Amino acid sequence: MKPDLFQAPDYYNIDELLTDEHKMVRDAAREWVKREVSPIIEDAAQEAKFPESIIGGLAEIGAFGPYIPEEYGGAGLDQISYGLIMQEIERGDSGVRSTASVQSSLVMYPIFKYGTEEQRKKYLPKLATGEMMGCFGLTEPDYGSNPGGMVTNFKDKGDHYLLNGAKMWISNAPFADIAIVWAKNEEGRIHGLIVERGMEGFTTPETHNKWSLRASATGELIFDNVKVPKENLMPNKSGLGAPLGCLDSARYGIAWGAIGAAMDCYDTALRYAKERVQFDKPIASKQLQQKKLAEMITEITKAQLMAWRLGVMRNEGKATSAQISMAKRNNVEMAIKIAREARQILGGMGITGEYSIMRHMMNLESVITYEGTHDIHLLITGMDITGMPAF
Ligand code: TGC
Ligand code: FAD
Repeated sequence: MKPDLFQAPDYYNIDELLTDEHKMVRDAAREWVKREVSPIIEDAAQEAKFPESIIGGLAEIGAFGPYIPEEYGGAGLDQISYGLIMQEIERGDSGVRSTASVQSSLVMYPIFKYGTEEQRKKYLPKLATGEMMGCFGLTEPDYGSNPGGMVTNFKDKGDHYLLNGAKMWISNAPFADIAIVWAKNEEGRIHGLIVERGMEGFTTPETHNKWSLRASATGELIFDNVKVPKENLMPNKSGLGAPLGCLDSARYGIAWGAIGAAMDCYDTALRYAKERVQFDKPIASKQLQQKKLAEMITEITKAQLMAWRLGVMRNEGKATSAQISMAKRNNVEMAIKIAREARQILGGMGITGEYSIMRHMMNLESVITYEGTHDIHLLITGMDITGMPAF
């Protein structure tokens, strides 16, 4: 792969909207991605292996629990810093950002919000350092967009719960030490349980043959009469709103992350277009290529402003789930369109692993599907503005 010459576009001086702390956190993550992710990520994706060697570095830049209070090992940062970290990591690779999103928003967040003080103390500090890794099991083979229909269930056996069922498409599952599992009790009410690797009857087979998110490990969670101690149930919230509350946080991070992937594609295409000569002139001098590049920077700028404003509202506790859905949907679609256009600017070179664009493009096919599909987020906006659910 070519050396990482990335220069972040900031057409509207959005840096002026950021605090010194935001910029410091962002720049540290940017430097780390350049140093530790860019040199290895293409091989990891080609070999379809999650590069476990970067877990310590992710922890050091604050990617595990950026907004979790410091007393539990988190970085105690605000929502904009969290977003900027996700942006920089996804500039490197969406799969690496996935690992950080899951650990922070889908594992640490529910333990922090819905767990007991004992659970917080037991798990959060180790999750923050990466000593312990987690995954989040909501999706099932027959219940993807409609997780409320889940059939995974647990029964009260007096001194423990007995868990049965299966989850699929679970990021981090093959190597996770713990799984946050959403399952129904005997009354059909959804609860979150912390399931630990090593519990008898719990297995995590890896999902192979992915053309997308290849540097992220995906797997299933199988529960065959797993005895879960009663103290592993998170007591402070139940119902579908509990897992969906975690998704709000993860979807917000993706709204920023997708900007990173788009910035990398734009920056690569701009540099290539200035250097590549055809018909005796750089292709950047041709109107057709300028149209593509001009539209890309316009869309990136709009997405940056949307993410920043959403971050301000999140910091104030005012952002709604529907506002988060709009940003996730808009920014991921923006990124995937930019990846496709950028790929064309590179001509044949665009399909090779010498450049990051094709990898981003393939990754974004997962990003536009997980955490709620493109269609589901549109329907969430539709419901919000009409008051009529059309799912
Ligand atoms: P509905 O009846 O609308 O709602 C049920 C309850 O949930 C509440 N609620 C929310 N609460 C918090 N945050 C949200 N975003 C919420 N959305 C809804 C709602 O108020 C209600 O509460 P209550 O107290 O009245 O019971 O539920 P529904 O069954 O009609 O479904 C609504 C729908 C379609 C929006 C929802 O099911 C949905 O979002 N589906 C998409 C599923 C999804 O996003 N799955 C993601 C799986 S995890 C993943 O993909 C991780 S990838 C990680 C990575 O690698 O980065
Ligand atoms: P389906 O729900 O079957 O949807 C198929 C198609 O139908 C989509 O186009 C969808 O938009 C459309 N559709 C569905 N319902 C409607 C409707 N009402 N109206 C109109 N169209 C509709 N899940 C986890 O729990 N944890 C994870 O860590 C995780 N990681 C993932 C990693 C990867 C790489 C991938 C690909 C997925 C991951 N997922 C995870 C699962 C992901 O959240 C689901 O794939 C997603 O929610 C969609 O579910 P589905 O694939 O079953 O598609």
